[in-house]
Amino acid sequence: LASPLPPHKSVLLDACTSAGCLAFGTFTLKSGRVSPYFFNAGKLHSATLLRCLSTAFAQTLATYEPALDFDVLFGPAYKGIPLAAVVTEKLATVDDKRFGQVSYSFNRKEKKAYGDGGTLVGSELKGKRVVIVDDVMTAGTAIREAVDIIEREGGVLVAIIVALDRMEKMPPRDGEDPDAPAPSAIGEVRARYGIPVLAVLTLDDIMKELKALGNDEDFKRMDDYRAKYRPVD
Ligand code: OMP
Repeated sequence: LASPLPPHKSVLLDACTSAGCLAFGTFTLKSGRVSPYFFNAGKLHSATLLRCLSTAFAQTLATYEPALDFDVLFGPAYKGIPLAAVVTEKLATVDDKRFGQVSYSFNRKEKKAYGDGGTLVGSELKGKRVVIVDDVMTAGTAIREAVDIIEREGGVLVAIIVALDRMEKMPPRDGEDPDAPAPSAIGEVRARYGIPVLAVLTLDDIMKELKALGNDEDFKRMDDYRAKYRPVD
């Protein structure tokens, strides 16, 4: 059956589904929302799956227009760490002239009290043009924490890329009605930092593939969830 998606998306999505990285069921998210699906990038640990993942990321970064110029890929702990490393290597494979000097960097979750005593590993960020590479954006909380680290370290944030944009609205602030209309988490991050925010896959991509596969039951539950958390923008 022909996929309705471009090849780099459909290859990755097929790999995610067969590896159990994309699972359907009932999952409570970091934001407290109860979702009929969950994307677990940690399941993409085999050589072939990592290659699919890094190829899709590298292609998305390399073909973005206007062209992105950056020095470092920053992968927030923990799931961003292997991502930043494999995508850095893949970029050089895609275009060594353009990307051969790109480095990676990541944070430790716990501050080290000995040795170099630092919280960063890999390239330093001061004065460097940095792209954040992470797994999933739902409410944008994890991404905002990563931006704080880059600002604190003196890096210049030029873009953000995630494997999956769940296309959900911002969570309510204290006392706000959770059912009230709200802008998208990705749109809010774009507007707040004034930079491109890219996603290799989106919820719409997953829905298109589900529909093409004729998986009606999962499609219906996903469609209800999408309607409940659909942003206004
Ligand atoms: P936000 O911080 O709300 O944007 O949620 C993103 C984080 O939630 C990711 O970095 C993951 O740790 C986790 N997550 C997933 O890994 N997969 C999902 O499908 C959904 C979530 C989530 O909890 O929202």
